[in-house]
Amino acid sequence: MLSLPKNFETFNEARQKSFMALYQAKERGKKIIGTFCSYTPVEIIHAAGAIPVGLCGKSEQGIAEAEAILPKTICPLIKASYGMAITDQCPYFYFSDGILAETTCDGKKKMYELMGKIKPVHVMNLPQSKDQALAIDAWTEEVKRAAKFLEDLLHVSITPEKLHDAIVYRNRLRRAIVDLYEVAKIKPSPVSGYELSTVAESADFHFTDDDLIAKIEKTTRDFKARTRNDGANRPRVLITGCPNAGVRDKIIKRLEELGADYVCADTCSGPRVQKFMIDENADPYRAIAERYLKINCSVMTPNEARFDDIKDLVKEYQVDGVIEIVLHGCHTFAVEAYTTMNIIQNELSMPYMRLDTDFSQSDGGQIETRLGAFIEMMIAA
Ligand code: BJ8
Repeated sequence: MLSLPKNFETFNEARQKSFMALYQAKERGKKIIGTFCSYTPVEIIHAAGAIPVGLCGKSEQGIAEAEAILPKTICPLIKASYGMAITDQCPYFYFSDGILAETTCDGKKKMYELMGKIKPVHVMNLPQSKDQALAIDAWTEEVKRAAKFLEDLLHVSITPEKLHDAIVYRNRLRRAIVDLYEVAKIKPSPVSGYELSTVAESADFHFTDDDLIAKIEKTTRDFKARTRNDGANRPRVLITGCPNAGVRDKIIKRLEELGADYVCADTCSGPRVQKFMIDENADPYRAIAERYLKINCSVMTPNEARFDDIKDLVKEYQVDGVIEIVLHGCHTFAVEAYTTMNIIQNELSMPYMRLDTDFSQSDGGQIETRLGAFIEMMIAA
């Protein structure tokens, strides 16, 4: 018999609804596997008959509780993710049967050690460099080892047929999401980037919806059919850097309210990660490993291909300026920001602004002032 968290009655209506939806899915026998990173090969989770759910913390909730255990100086995404887990506030974590994680940045991989005391956590050893000798061999073995973890945990067998079906499904889903993002290539974009990215990112949570792909395709058609009269003079912005889900309202929403269009993200929330497909005709484990190792994240060294991605996206989405978001405590993106700045300002001669921030609202006024000045700079450029 499943139980709800002890503090369930104190949750607001929306949160209670999320808990109940997942409760019912679990009652029907669904298994849930939590994930925290774009490197997680979700195909093996589908092939194990389970549902992958992204668990990254996206608000201040849980941070105070996490800071009683984790260092205050660690990145807010890690603190929020751990805080939501230990306070039972996240239905997705609460009902997860296990967690599939990776050795990305130091803070995350050490946090997983503590999380492993609450739930079964399997940490995949992600190579630090995709160019290193045998990186692809090692990562293929890690994908197989993770599949074994899921088989043992869920008492299932991951057959080649199930794996193939999962690869085909996720490729279709990715294509649908990339097509959705590409609506913003139209100039002026017929839809606000905030609205578009909200739809794209919510796909992660509509996991029990069999019609998800068809719904995304319909939304893409609807967005393309829209017309907009106010977009002609609005500068078009690419956002890069750390995952931005926890600062979307403070930065992205405000940016658009102040007069610019957010058209593209070179982050894990954007086409940069979704565009890589899995070869459906190759050995499935090797093909999965190859696809995920193409992701250009700052936890890799070197990570030169990320800057090629940014240059391509700037061109494809006809961008007028780049904003880099660096979360406090994220050393890898903070160091790479120097290179991004040089490329955008010196090579592309385009306005660039770096915003160092966290999930609190305390710097909202300061950020708003800087966004306003940046918009003026883009208009004048
Ligand atoms: S593939 S971006 S989701 S690692 S947690 S690195 S912000 S200090 S999230 Fe990430 Fe995977 Fe890369 Fe994407 Fe920095 Fe914070 Fe670490 Fe972070």
